[in-house]
This record gives sequence, structure tokens and C-alpha cells, in this order.
Amino acid sequence: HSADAQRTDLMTITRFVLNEQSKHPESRGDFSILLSHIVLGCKFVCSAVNKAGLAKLIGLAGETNVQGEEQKKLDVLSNDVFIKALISSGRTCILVSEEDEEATFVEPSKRGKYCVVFDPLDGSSNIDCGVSIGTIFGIYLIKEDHEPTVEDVLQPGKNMLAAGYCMYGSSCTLVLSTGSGVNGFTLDPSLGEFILTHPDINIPKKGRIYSVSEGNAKNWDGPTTMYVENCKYPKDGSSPKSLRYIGSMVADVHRTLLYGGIFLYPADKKSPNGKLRVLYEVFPMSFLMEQAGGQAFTGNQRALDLVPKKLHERSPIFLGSYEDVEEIKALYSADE
Ligand code: AHM
Ligand code: MG
Repeated sequence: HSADAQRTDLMTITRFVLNEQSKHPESRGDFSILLSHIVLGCKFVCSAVNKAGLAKLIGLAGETNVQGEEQKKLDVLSNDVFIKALISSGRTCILVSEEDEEATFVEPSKRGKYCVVFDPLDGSSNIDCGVSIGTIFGIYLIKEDHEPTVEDVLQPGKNMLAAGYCMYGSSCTLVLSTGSGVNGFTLDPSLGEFILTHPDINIPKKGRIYSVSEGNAKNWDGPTTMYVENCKYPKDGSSPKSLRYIGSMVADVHRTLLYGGIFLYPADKKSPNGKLRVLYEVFPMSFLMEQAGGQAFTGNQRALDLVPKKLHERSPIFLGSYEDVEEIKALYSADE
């Protein structure tokens, strides 16, 4: 019955996005084309990550293979694949990657109206031990009345048109929001297609997990210290939260979206702006959290309101279940 229907009526990510687009009669399919190139990049990285141990792709930057060609590290290789796929889509004008100091401006003959900010392989320090890693991306739309400049991407996250991530774990899962909810798709390796497996993801209002690199605790500020203390020794008599920290943002955020709770990468004395990058880590994840009914806060404002001044700017971030983020907001405003 309904299980049969699911098996024979496959909602691929392409079909899903085309369906969404048909609600906008003015749409010319550009977004679906852009997305299909992002999906191609994700499939490539997924296959490379799965073969990494075998193919000795890992940790060999600078070494040469039998053909005498230089082997690239997985994060460099992933970046090259994404940059080329995005340019060849013909739908992009500016690309900002964690791997590249400068933004890439697409030549006029291949230009389109989208700007893509991305981290092609986040958490790459986890590759060598087989822990989940991921790709994170955000998409802005540029006004077509001027030459593209960096200002077009130095926009608050709330101006993003879409955001998502792909997690390379025990399965390959792509989570996407185009501004009307959040949906998750899992790669069926035998079909080579992402199939809708997690429709309309809503984060629980409150969770039982906190996720933070607690080894930095001695350098935290007052509100973060108090918040984490309260996770472990709740003052209201409720049970303590569990700690889960993978150290791979995509995996930590994915768990937070599905199970609820809070993920934090706060400021500390050594890194006054935290670690995570605004454009391609903080914004896309904050966008997804809000779209799933959660919140994202920087320690002094809604994360998506932040206006970045530099491409690789960092910001502290607290994101997750609505009520859990409310608590940390209250601690920071009491501290002002
Ligand atoms: P990267 O972009 O160099 O891979 O670093 C980003 C990663 C995130 O995936 C993760 O949330 C964070 O760094 C973990 O940092 P730490 O090792 O300080 O806990
Ligand atoms: Mg990163």
C-alpha cells in the first residue's frame, strides 16, 4: 500500500525543485539548473570520500602518482570540482569558497544571476579517521543592473535565496531550503539520484543535547560558561542534557536539526570571533535552522541579520531548538 507507493513513485531532488518552481510562473528553470550542478559536485565528493582510503587520496598533497601528476588533497579536489561545475552551469556570477582567498568572478559569456558561497569539504580534519564530513552552501540572487562586485555577497544571511548542506556519512544526505521549509534527500547509489527521505524537517522546540568543544571552556565568556553549566547542573531540577560533539559542523548540525538541542561555537579569549565563517558556515546553517523552526544567535543578534564586511569573516554562533536558543539569548542580554 503506502510503502509500495513510496517505492514506485520516487521524488527526486530535481523533480522536487521543479515542482516548487512551477508555483512561480515567471521562473525559467535557472535555479533547477544551478542546483543540478551543485548536486553533481556533491555526488563527486561523495564518491571521492568513499574511495578516499582505497585511492590514497588522503593526505597526499604534494606527492606524485604513477603518471607523475600531483595528487590533490580531497578538499582541494572538491573545491576544483565545485568551481568548475558552478561556472559551467552558466547560472553563476560570483563564487566564494572557503578554499580560495579571493572571490571568483565568472567571465561574462558564462555569467548568470546567482552568487554561491560554499565550503566544499568542511571538517576535513576528520577525513583520515572516516568521520562524517560535508559540503555547505548558500545562494544569493544578484540584481542584474550592474557589474558584479564583492558587495553583492557581503549581504546579510536573511537575503539568501536558498541554503543547504550535503553530509558524507554512513549515507549521503542533502538537506535543502529554498525559503519555504527544509527537506532532506538521501542519495540512492544504485540510481545516482537524491530521493526525498526527510520531507518538511521541523526541529523539536526543545532538545536534550548540547554540542560544543568543551576543551575551550577555560577561555569562554560568562554567558557561555553559565549556559553550559546549566546544561550539566540544571537549576530547575530537570535532567541534565547529553553532550554530543563530532567536530564536523555538518554532522553536528544535522543531528541538531533531527533530534533537537543546541550547537554552539562561542567566542573565547583566544578567538574573539569564534571559529566558524559567516558566509559559508554560519549563514547557511542559520538559514536552515530558522526554516526548520529553530533559531540562530551570534551572542548579540539574530545571526541572519549580521552584515559581513569581509569574505572570510568569523562569528560566534549558537543555533538549534527554539527554546534552547531562547535560554542563551536571555543569558547574553542579562550580561549587557
Ligand atoms: P574547517 O573548515 O577547517 O574544517 O573547520 C570547521 C570545523 C567545523 O566543521 C567544526 O564545527 C569545527 O571546525 C570544529 O572545531 P574544533 O576542532 O575547534 O572543535
Ligand atoms: Mg569549514
